[in-house]
Amino acid sequence: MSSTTKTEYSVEEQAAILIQKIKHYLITTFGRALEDANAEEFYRALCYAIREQIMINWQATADTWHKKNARIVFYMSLEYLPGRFLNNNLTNLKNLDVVKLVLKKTGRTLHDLIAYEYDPGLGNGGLGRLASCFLDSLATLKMPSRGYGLRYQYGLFEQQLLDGVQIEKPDLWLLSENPWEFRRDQRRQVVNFCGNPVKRSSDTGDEIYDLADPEEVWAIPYDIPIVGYSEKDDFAVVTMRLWTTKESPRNFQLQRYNAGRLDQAAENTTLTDVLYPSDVTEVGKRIRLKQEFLMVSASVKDILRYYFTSNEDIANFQDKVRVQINDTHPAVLIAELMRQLTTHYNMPWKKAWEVTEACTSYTNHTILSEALEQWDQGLFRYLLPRQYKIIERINLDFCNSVRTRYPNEENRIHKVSILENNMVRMANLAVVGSHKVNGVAALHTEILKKSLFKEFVDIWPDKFVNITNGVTHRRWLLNADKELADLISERIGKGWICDFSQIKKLADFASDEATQKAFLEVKRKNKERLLDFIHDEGRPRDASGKQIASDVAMGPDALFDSQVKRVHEYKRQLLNALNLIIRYHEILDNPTKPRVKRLCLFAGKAAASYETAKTIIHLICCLAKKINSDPIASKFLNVVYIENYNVSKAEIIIPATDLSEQISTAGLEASGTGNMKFSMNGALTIGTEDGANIEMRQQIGDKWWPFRFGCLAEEIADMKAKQSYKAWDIYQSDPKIKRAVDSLRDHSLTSHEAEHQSLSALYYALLEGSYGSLPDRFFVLKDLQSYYETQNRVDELYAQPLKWAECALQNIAGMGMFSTDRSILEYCKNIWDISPCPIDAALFDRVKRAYLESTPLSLL
Ligand code: NBG
Repeated sequence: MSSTTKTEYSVEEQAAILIQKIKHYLITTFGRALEDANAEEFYRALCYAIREQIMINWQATADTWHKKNARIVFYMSLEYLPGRFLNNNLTNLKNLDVVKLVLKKTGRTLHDLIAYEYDPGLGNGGLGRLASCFLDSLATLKMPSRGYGLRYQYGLFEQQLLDGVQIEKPDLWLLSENPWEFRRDQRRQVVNFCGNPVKRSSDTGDEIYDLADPEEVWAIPYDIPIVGYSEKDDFAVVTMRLWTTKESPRNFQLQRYNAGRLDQAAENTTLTDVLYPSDVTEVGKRIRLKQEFLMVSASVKDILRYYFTSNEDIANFQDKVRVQINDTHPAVLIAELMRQLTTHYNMPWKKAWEVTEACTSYTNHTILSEALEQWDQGLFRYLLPRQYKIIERINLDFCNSVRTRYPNEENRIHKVSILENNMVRMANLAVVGSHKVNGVAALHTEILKKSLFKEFVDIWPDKFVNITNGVTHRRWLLNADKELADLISERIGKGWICDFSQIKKLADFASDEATQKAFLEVKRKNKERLLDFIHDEGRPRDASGKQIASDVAMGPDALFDSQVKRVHEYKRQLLNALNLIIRYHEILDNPTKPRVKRLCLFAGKAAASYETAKTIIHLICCLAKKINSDPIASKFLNVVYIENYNVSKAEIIIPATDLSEQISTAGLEASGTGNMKFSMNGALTIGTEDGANIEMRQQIGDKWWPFRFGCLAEEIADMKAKQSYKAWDIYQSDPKIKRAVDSLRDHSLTSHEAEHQSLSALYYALLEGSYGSLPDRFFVLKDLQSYYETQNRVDELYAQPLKWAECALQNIAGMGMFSTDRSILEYCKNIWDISPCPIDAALFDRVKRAYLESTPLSLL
C-alpha cells in the first residue's frame, strides 16, 4: 500500500480533520461539546489529537530499530529539562500553521492553551537541559537511542522571591494529568536494596553473591515521546523513560505503618518525590543514593530485557549496547552491570569487565570539587552490599595493575583509587569502568587532563576526549524565535534547520542594511513580548508574597542585558551587580549626562542550602528596588529579577536579549550552554575566556566578539597556586570600586535590617572571606575594572544600531558548530560508533495501515 502523506491535504483540510479529532476527544474524554470546552479541556484534546501522529512514528521507529537489531545508545541521566512539549512538537511536526488555523476557527489562542502545560523541572540547570537537547538531536538524526531518568513527583522547587528573599515551594508539575506521558506497567522492574549478601561460586568459578532479605522497591516507567524533526513525514521518535516509585502500591510497607512508623512505611513510595535540589554541594543523603541506584538498576534490567527481544544469548551484548553515564550520578551502573552479567548471565569476571568497559562511557560536567560525588562507604555497603563488594574487587584489580606499572608510587594509588578515606569516589569508578571519558568544552577537557584526572591520563592517554556541548537550534531558534527563524530562512533558505553549519551563509547578509534593519525589528518585537511578560506574570512580590506592580519603566529601545542561569559564586552574578552599583553611582554623580538606557535582567535559582547564592539574589533585588524607584537613575537603568527561571522563561528572555552575560571565573564553567542560545538569537556576549566562550569566539572571529574581558584560566590558576591575589589591594587602590563595595555596608542600598545583614555578608566575603575561605574566592574584584571598561564599550557600540546589528548577525552566522546535532554526531563517531537507522518503509506502512483501519479520521 502506498502511504498517504499529509502533504496531499491542504492546510484547510488538515485543519478541518484536526477539529473533528479535537471534538472527538472532547466528547469522549470530557463529555464536552467544542463550544462548551474550557481552555484546559481544549488543550488536552488538542494534545491527544497530535499524539496520534506521534504514536505512529514512535511505533515505526521502535519496530525498525528492533528489526534491524541496530546498536543502540542508552543515555543515563538523573536530570532532564525538556521544556514544554506542545509547541516544540508542533514545530517539529511542522503542524504549527494547521494548528494556528484550527485555533483561529475555534476562537482560541496558543498562548492561552500553553498556559495549561507545565514545564517539567526534572533538572537543576545546564546538565539537565543538555540531556534534553541531546535527545532532540538523537531523534532528529535518527540514531537508535533511549533516555533513562526519574519521574520526580515535584521536580526542582518553585522559586518565589518574597521582597527579594528566595523561598522554595514544591513544584507541582503533575498537578494535572500530563498528556505527553504513557504509563507502561508491563515494563516495571523490581530493584533490591539492603539485605545480606550470600556467597556462592558461579559456573565460571567466580565468587558471586545472592541477596537474602532484600528490601524490594518497584519502579514503574512512564514514557515520553521525543519527536525528531524531519523534512518528510518520516520523523523518528525517541523514548525518554522515567521511573517512579510513587505509583506502585507495592512500595507501601504496611507492617511499618502498623507499627506507627509512618515515615518508614512511605520511604520507598516517596523515593522519587524530589529532585535533589543542589547541583553543587556534596551531601551524603541516603535517598539520593537510593534514587541513583533505582534509576540505574531498573534501567540496566530494562536494557537487558530489550536486548533479549532481538538477541538469543548475551554474546552480542558488547556489540549492540552503549551506555552513556551523564556526570557521576549514574556511575554505580558499572557495578550493577558487572553484577548482572556475572550473576545472571554466567559471564566470567574478566569477560564481564571487558563488556562493561566496551559498553560504557562517562561525561564529566564540572571540575568543582564539591560537585564530584563521593559516598560514605558504610552507607554504600548498607544500601548496596553486593555492588559494594563488586567495587572492592574492581578497585583491587585496578590498584594492583597500577602498582605493577608504577611501583613505589603509593601517592598515585591514593589519587586514582575508587575507595579512599572511607568514601566511594564515583568519578574514579566512572573513569576506571568506561572506555571513553569526555569533557564538554576544549578548555574543560584540557583542565581535566592536566589536573583532575591527570594520573588516569598517564595510564590511559587515549581514554580522554573532548566533545564540546551544543544546544538544539530547533527549540532555541526555530521554535523560540520564530520571526528570526523566518528572517534567516528568507535570506539563506531552510537548509539550516537540519544542517546548522549552513547558518554561516548568513554572514553574506551581515553588512546588508535591509537585513540589519529587519533583524532589529525582530529584536524589538521580542523585547516587547518580554516587557509584556514582565508587566504581567513577571511582577515582583512583597514580603507577604503578593505580586505588586512592576516598577520597570523602560521600553524596547533600551539595551536588554541578561544574566540568566543558576546562581553560583563562580558564575559571578556579583560581578554584574557591583558594576551596576558603579553605574548607579555615576548616574547620581552626573545626572544630566546622556547615556544608553539599559534593562538588566537576572533570573536563576540558588540551591536551597546555598546561603551566599541566596544573598546574591537578595542584593540584586535590593538594587532593583533602589534603582527602579530612583526618579533619575531609573531613566537610564532598570533592574529586574524574574523569579522561577525555567525553560519556558528562557524561551521568552533569550530572543529578547541584546547582551549575554557569560562572566564566570576563568577555568570554572565547564562549558555553558546558555551562552550558545543567546548568541544564536543574535545577542552579543560579554564574556570571560572560559568554557565554550572560547570556542564561540574562535568560530565567530575576534572582530565580531568585541567584549571579552578578565583574567585567563592560567592567570587564575597561578594566583591560586601562589596565593598572590589580594582583594584588599584592589579595593584600596580604586576609588569607584571601593565606593561600590562600601555601599554594601553603608545602608545606602537597603531599606531594612535583613537587607543590611545580607549585603554586609557579601562585603565580608569579598574582603575577609566567609565560611573560612579566602577573601573574594572567585576573583570578582580582580576582574571588575576590566568588566567595567568593557561594559562602557558595549554602550558605545549599542549607540550605533546598524553596526550592532551587523555584529549580531555575524554572531549568529558563527554558531554553526554549536548545535547538539554536531555534538551528537561526534559522540556517535568517536564514542559509541552508532549510525542513523531511519524508519523502514515497509514497517512504517504497516503501522500506518493499522492506524488507518482504526479510524475514519486520519491526519496522515
Ligand atoms: C554543568 C556545567 C556547565 C555545562 C553543563 C552541561 C553541572 C554539574 N555542570 O558549564 O556547569 O554547560 O554542565 O555540560 O551541572
